[in-house]
Amino acid sequence: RPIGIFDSGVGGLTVVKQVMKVMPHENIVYFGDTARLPYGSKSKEAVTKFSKQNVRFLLTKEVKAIIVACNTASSNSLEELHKAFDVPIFGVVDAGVAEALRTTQNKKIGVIGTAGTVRSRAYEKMILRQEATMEVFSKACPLFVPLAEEGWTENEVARLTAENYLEGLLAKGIDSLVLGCTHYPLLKRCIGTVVGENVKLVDPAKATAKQVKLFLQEKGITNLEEKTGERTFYLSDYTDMFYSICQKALKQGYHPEI
Ligand code: DGN
Repeated sequence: RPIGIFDSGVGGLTVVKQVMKVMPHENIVYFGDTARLPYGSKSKEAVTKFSKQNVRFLLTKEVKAIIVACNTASSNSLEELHKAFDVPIFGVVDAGVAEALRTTQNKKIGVIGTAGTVRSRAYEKMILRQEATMEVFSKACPLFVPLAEEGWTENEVARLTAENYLEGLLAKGIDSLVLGCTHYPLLKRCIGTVVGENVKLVDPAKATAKQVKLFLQEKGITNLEEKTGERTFYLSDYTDMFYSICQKALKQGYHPEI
């Protein structure tokens, strides 16, 4: 049985990338809710309603576990999803927090994400619950999403946008920065240049993929077949950018079913 992964659109492909890397033999069913994106600017209620529908869709594909490959939905809706469904569901925030705590040395962590993620304060609350002496500085960077979707990830506009968004966080002296939106790893090089090498970038997707792998192993439900897993992509509406982001994130094009 496959692993189900959903996102508001195409950002979750950066999570698919990490899952493919860590668990190459697992089958994956991806759902991108392109008809209703962005989730980043929507209310908790709307994001939770959409997320439940996305889980129901993935359950029709008989998935054995689900990854919420969207920080906005993970931050706002994960608890509700756990209450509503029996299937194991993983968000990206838990693993991202654990990775940030491992990474920081000066206990000053920056978090960037959509308006919805920052408003939920999910990262901040979870970091402080685990380690009260941490300082967390958050900043919503909504323009990074259309830049990533347009493929403007390394040009002057991307650099200036990153400088504008990040200068306040840098002034706080952070030494780690959580990429708290699944689109942001697409801008990793640009963000990395702007923050400089003294600030380590934390991609929650990597830690999430490892967490899910461990879970499947512990439950004894990993795919034992030796061949590369099958990947199926569903979108709720057609979008051109699926192909370009697929190429960029996964180094190959896939044909989505609409
Ligand atoms: N990629 C989604 C996230 O991680 O929050 C947000 C994208 C969007 O809906 N704006």
